[in-house]
Amino acid sequence: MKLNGDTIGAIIYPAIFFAMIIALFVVPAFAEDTTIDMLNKRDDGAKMVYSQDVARIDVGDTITWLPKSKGHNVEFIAGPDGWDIPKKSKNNKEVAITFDTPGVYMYQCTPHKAMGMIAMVIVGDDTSNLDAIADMKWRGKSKKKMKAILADL
Ligand SMILES: [Cu+2]
Repeated sequence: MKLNGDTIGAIIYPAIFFAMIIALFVVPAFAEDTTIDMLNKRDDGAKMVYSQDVARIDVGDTITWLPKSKGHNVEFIAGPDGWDIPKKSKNNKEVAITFDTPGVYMYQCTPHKAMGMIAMVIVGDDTSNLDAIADMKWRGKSKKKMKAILADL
């Protein structure tokens, strides 16, 4: 068979089209997005909190933090070995982080850490560094909050 431009187009364009359709369905199945709100008050009455105390996600997932109330940020303070802690986010700014390393992560709101505004991320069900995180120095209300988080796991 002799391939002219039309024949090649008739093969290539449908192939590209189907590849794009497949990509639309396949990609979201592997990487999911979670959103966490930064709040002055949560539905359960807790003040100066993130909407989730513990977020369980898969490796490769992205969490986006939304500044639903003013005056908060996201500052990571612990994670698994080999993970570079990102710079703390600016107050009142949305921030997104993708987690490619399994393990337990802790973050806090810089202005409200003493008020217990801390939260945990568990990636890929890997809790091998949980003891190291539990043994960190937790101050003020964060100490109590950390105890509650660990008791709920
Ligand atoms: Cu805060």
